Amino acid sequence: MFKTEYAKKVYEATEAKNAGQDEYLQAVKEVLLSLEPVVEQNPVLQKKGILERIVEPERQLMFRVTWVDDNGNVQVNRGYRIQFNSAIGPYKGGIRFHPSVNISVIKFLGFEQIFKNSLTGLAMGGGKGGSDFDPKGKSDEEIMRFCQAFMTELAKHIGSDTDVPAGDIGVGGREIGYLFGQYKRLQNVFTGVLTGKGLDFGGSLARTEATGYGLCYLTEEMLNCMKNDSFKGKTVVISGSGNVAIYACQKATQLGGKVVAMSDSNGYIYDPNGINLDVVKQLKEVERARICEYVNRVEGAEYHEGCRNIWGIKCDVALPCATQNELDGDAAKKLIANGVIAVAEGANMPSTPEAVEALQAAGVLFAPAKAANAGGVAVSGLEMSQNSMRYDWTFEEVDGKLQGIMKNIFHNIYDAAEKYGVAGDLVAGANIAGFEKVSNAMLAEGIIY
Ligand code: NDP
Ligand code: 2IT
Repeated sequence: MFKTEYAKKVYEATEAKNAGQDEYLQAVKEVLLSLEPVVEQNPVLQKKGILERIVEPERQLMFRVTWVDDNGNVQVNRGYRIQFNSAIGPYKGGIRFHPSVNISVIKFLGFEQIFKNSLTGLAMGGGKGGSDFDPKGKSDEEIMRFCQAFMTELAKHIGSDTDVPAGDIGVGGREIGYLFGQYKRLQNVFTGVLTGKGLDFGGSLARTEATGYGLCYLTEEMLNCMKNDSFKGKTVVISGSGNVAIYACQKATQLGGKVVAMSDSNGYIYDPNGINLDVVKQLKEVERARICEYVNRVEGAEYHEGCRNIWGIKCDVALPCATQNELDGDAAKKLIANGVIAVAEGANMPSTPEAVEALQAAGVLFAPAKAANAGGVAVSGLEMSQNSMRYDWTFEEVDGKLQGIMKNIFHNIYDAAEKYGVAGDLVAGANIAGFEKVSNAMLAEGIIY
C-alpha cells in the first residue's frame, strides 16, 4: 500500500508501538498514505523527523476518576487527556463520555484534531479527552458529581493558553457548565478554559449549531463547485440524533433538502414527510428519551431496530453524524446502489477505509470529517477570541464567519488535492492542507539537540 520508504517505516513503527490501538492506527494510516506525495517532494520532512514526531503525542494523561453515585456507592472510571500537538496553538479538542472510550479512541480523535484545527485557519493545536463513564441513565446529580471529580484532576493540566477542552459525545452544555464551575472553584480564575459554555457565562452564540451548520455549508459548497448542484430538492439521511445530527438536520432543511431519517444507537426512524425536528429536539435535548418515541408523536413515521440499517434508505445526500466506523463497506455499496450523490462526515471517522474507497471509486462526492465537521471547533476558536476580547459577537456575525471558514476549507482541500496530483480526492486534500501549516510550524520552532 505504501509507496515511500519513509511513510511505510513510520507506519510500521507506530503499529509496533501501539499494538491493539485499532482506531488510532486506522487514522494514522490514512494520513500517512495521503502524505506520501508531500514527503517525496519535501525531503526536509524526513530529515527533521516530522512524521515520527507528528504520530507521537506530546503528552498523554490517564487518571482515576472516583465519584459517589446516588446510592452512596463509590464508582471508579478512567479519565484521559491527550495533548497531541501544540505547534500552531494551545491544545484544543473535545471531551467524550461514553463506555466505549479507551486510549485508542482518544488518540485517534486527538490525532485527527491536529489537522482539523489547522484547516480552520485559527491558532489551535490538537488534543482530545474523555472517560469511559456512561451518562445514560444517570441522574443530574450523578452527572454533576462525575464532572466535578473529572475536572478535579484535569484542572491541573489545562488553561486558556495551554489546553482548552469542549464537548463531544455525551458532553454537551450541561456537562460543560459543571466542568467549568469546578475549574473556577479550584483555580479561582474566570477564563475561557472551556468552550461550548452557556451564553450567560462566556459561551458563543452559534456554537451549539456550529458543527451541523458547518457540515451543511461545506457540503453545499462541494455540491456547488463539483457538481453545479445544491441541497435543494435532495433527500437526506442523517445518522445520530445528538448535537451534530440535530443541527445538520436543521440546516439541510433550511437549504431546501428533505431529511427522511435519523437514528440513535438502538435504531432509526424513517419519516417520508420529512423529519419534524421540533419533536426530535424535545425528545433528545429536553427529555433525553430514545428516538423510537418519535413514532408515537408523528403520524406516518416508522421505527426500525438496529441503527446500521439506516444506510439502506434511498437518499441523495448521506450525513453520518453518530460515531466512528458506523458506515462500512456494505453500507457504502447500498448507498451507491441507491444513487447517492454526496457523503459528508459530521462524526469523526464514521466511514471505514473500505467505505471511503468504494464511495470514491463510484464517483460519489466525499467530504472527510477533518474538513466537514470542523465548524464546531472553528466556532470554539471564535469563542476563545470573544473571551479574550471580553466582547460578544451576534449570532449573525458568528454564523457569517463560520460560513466563510467552511467555504475556505473546501477550497483549500480541493486545491491541495489538485496541487499534489490527486484532483478530486478530498480525503488526501484535507490531510495535506491540514498537515502543511503544522509541519511548517514544527520546522520553524526547531528541535532540541
Ligand atoms: P451526542 O452525544 O450529542 O450524540 C451522539 C449521537 O450518536 C447520539 O444519537 C448517539 O446515540 C449516537 N451514538 C453514539 N455512539 C454510538 C454508537 N456506538 N453507535 C451508534 N450510535 C451512536 O454527540 P455529538 O453529536 O456531539 O457527536 C457526534 C459525532 O460528531 C461524534 O463522532 C463526535 O466526535 C463528532 N463531532 C462532534 C462535534 C461537536 O461539536 N459536538 C464537533 C465535531 C465532531 P445514543 O444516544 O443512543 O448513544
Ligand atoms: O471533534 C471535534 O471537533 C469536537 N468535538 C469539538 C472540539 C472543540 O474544541 O470544539
